[in-house]
Amino acid sequence: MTAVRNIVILTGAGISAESGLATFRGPDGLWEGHRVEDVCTPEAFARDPALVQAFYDARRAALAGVVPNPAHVALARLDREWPGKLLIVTQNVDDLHERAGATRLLHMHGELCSALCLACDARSRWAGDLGDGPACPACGVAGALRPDIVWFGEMPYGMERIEAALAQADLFVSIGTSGAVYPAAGFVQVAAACGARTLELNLERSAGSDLFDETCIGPAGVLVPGWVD
Ligand code: BJW
Repeated sequence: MTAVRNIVILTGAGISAESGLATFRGPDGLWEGHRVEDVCTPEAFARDPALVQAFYDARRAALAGVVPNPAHVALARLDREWPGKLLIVTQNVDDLHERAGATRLLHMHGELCSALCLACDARSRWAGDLGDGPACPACGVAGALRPDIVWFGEMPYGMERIEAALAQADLFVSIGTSGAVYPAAGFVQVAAACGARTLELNLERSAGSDLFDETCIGPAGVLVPGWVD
């Protein structure tokens, strides 16, 4: 077997569950009573922007009350110490990876603490309540800021960088994601086709478990520090 030098790690909502943030598709999933696929769309935002803004205000409030757990901390340590290439691709919009200290990090589905300008596409730090339509710091247009979240039908961030990292990976590790959402759900096949070994760490078997060389079942807060060490 070839020695591992280059690692790509994909994380999903399950890695933040033990910090107290809800996952999307579990029994206590987000959007109480709504399927995330029905509400996390640009069309839903156009239909009822106040409802969508209120949902993200509540998510930001929840984020303020939680801290990184041992899984985030272990990945940040690996990021600091790994001499080869490493990229943590997170589907999560929380900031727990960076609060734990990770830097080789890409938020492919956007960030709760960021705003996106519909007028000029600039991304800026979320500046609080958008109810009265503050101006975009880049172009000055008022009332054009929306949550910087990748909704269904929109192109995730960083695809070129992700594909380049997958092409060079010797090891692909998927942590706490159901494998229900593309393109992230297809990364395991891309990595395997490029010759990487593939490992899944999850609380339960996921839709794509059979695609991995190995699956370990358990909570991320236990499995991830065990794997990193
Ligand atoms: C634990 C744990 C513990 C719990 N320890 N584990 C038909 C076929 C194929 C594709 C499509 C199709 N129809 C439409 C599409 C495309 C669509 C899609 O995938 N739809 C599916 C419904 C089929 N995708 C898109 O539209 C994407 N864009 C796109 O495809 O652009 C075109 C393109 C073309 C070519 C190349 C590239 C792109 C955009 C997807 C945007 C997803 N956005 C969301 C919402 C963000 C809003 C918000 O945060 O409010 O992102 S959806 C939601 O799901 C969120 C998540 O990032 C994403 C993934 O969820 P995740 O993280 O897996 O969470 P869960 O809850 O599903 O799973 C949690 C897991 O954790 C479980 O497995 C638990 O077991 C585990 N767990 N506790 C370890 N303690």
